[in-house]
Amino acid sequence: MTRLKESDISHISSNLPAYDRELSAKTGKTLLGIACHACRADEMKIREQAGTFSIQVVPVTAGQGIIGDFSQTVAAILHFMGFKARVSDRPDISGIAAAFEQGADAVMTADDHRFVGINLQTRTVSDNSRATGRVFAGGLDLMARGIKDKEVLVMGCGPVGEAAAKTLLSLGARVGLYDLDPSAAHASRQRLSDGAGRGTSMVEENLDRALLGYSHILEATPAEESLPLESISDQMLVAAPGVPLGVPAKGCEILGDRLLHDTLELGVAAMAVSLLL
Ligand code: PYL
Repeated sequence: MTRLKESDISHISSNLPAYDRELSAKTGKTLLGIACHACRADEMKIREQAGTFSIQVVPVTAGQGIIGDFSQTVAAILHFMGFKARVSDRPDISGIAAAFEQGADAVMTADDHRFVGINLQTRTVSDNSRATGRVFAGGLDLMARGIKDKEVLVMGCGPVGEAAAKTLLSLGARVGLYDLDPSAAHASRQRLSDGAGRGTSMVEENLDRALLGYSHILEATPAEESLPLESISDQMLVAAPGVPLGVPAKGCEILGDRLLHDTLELGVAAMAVSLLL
């Protein structure tokens, strides 16, 4: 998992209204709407519940320590969606304890290994990697006006890519799995085929050849420019949860509204919605 830098997220809080408009233009839905679509939740009900649902965001100093603006940005995203959100006064265990003592409904907190939301009543745990894969798959479904029976190439078979593949299969897409390490793609395929009720995926071992055959891409790698410029076509739709963005600048220009990418917003939104389910 790539560790975010402050520069990856410092723009988010002040840009949320504009980003919401951008998402509506690309997918037909807002940040909350996409998260509800991905979580198969009723948007009106979620909006109503969010207003009385308090989430305490707790910074964690362990490991590589606090990322500047991370907790404040998470709280800003939650507040923008209508949740009662605040950053705890103290980090770590003191912040977790205070959340319970102050009767918070949930906490959101991240160390160097996991970023999770925990519903303190139901004990539901929402994991950022799974939520991010799921919500970007949902966003691609919306951009494609229905991904069912379409072929999607998932680039990067880590936790985010595999969660995206699982969601895409459940939406009826045909999924190709690519990873720099072919054994990782094969292992993902095996885990995905073990799950009941989902379609079959296939492993693509040669990226250049694979990119000739797919016009729907789910880019979930930690590499820059993982999607070669020459492979980007006028029909291509790209959902890119990978950080840093795997699409070269010229490719972003070509794709325009056919590219969905952010570093935190959609994943946090899906985590929050899933805490209410
Ligand atoms: C959650 C992000 C998404 C991509 N990489 C993940 C990451 O950067 N994880 C580390 C988060 C550390 C947060 C720090 C703090 O400020 O509380 N412990």
